[in-house]
Amino acid sequence: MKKIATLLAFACLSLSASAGDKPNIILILADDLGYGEIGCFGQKMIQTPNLDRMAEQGIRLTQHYSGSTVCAPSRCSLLTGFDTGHSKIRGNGTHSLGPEDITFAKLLQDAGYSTAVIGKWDSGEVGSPGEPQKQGFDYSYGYMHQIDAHNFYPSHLWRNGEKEMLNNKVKTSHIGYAKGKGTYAIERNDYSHDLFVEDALNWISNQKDNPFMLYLAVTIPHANNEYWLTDGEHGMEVPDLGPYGDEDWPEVQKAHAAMVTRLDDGIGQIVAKLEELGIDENTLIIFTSDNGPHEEGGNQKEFFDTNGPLQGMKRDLYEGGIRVPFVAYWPGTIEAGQSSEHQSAFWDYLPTFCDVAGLEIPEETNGISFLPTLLGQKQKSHDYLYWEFMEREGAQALRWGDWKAVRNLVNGYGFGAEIEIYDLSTDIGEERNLAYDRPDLVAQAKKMMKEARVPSPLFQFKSEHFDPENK
Ligand SMILES: [Ca+2]
Ligand SMILES: [Ca+2]
Repeated sequence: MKKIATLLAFACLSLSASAGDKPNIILILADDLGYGEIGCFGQKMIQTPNLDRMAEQGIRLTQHYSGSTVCAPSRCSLLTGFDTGHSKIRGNGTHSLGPEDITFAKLLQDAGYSTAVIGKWDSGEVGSPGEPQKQGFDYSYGYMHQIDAHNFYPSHLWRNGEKEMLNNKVKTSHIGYAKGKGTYAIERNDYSHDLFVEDALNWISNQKDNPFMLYLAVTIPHANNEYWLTDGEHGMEVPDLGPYGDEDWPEVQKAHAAMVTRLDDGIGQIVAKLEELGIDENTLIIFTSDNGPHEEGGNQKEFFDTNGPLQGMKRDLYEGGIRVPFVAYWPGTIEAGQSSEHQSAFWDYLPTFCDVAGLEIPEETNGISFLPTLLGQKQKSHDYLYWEFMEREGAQALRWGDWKAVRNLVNGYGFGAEIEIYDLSTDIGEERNLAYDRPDLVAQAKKMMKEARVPSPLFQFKSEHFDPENK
């Protein structure tokens, strides 16, 4: 790691001349938005003109991966720079970052940045060591727990650890996996996404003295299953159907499309605000998603082909669950109209943001800064990318070069479960398992999967307690 840090420190020196001193950073994270869900990644039916323009004037990374295939572990990887073989939070639930965790927000705050998280936090509740104020954020506004974030018309949100009531009336759902906790509205006035965009615009306008970092973790296009399962026709909650009201589509799909277009519109407002303030050329904006598309709330992923050419969706470790769209926009610094196949993942954000701010990158990280790729410079590659996921049957996955390995059924069969091998250069849809023809690759993947993880005190595969291969 030391060598990487030195190389990157050198890259920083050459960067500082071109990128200015401590540029602002805005990271916009969508929730359950698939690889094929926005125009610049092949979507034909849902309109995303602002993101498409940002891609035309910026760069797309076409082999960018989320930290995990569900919310909480993905966000932990994002904030702390570790893959799910090393991260603290490897699954959903009520888990919290701790005082020992280093987030990119802590590093940027120490370096003089103003820092904010607006939207869905999902990394520790109010009063826990994981709350935003204890993890490097000066300012926070939004949902603290992921289950609360299912409801787009919640009874309240949290501002800097204080509960703030909204003008909605809610009921608790008594069915579904979030029963007893998840809510849905019976009177709807305040749409949380609109509040987040408004709050982001205000917060940005007030940043006059310091460089700033805004982590805008929106909840579009996640579903509200609680609403769908109780009162609602579907769970894709949105105030109006935007340009899709007259389409001959199922209501749920009209609403889904309207959510994504509304998100795109908010992003357009943020870009316009930066231009109005005259800071657009000193601000890096990155847009991505926390995991693959869903089929929740009555939504069908095939209707809009939200996973594009990929296999699977949310909760899979096939590409559809973890490969996500990525657009970076930084006028005057990122050259227009680029696309890169550099293989990057959520654990790269911490080093990347250090790199952008000219800070030393911590030695303890699985990440590699992808700033050189954004700037058209020579980029260091990962030896491999690794994921593990304990829910359902339990799975592990590896990406190295053109190869992809997936090991399903780990909860039942342990680390001896069969490994599938795909050549993504000719089979991006992971349809032809090459494991029987390439035992050499299976053996290689097996070895790497073993070295790519350390056991977690909080998250174990069901097999971990008895599997001899784990010793
Ligand atoms: Ca998600
Ligand atoms: Ca597809």
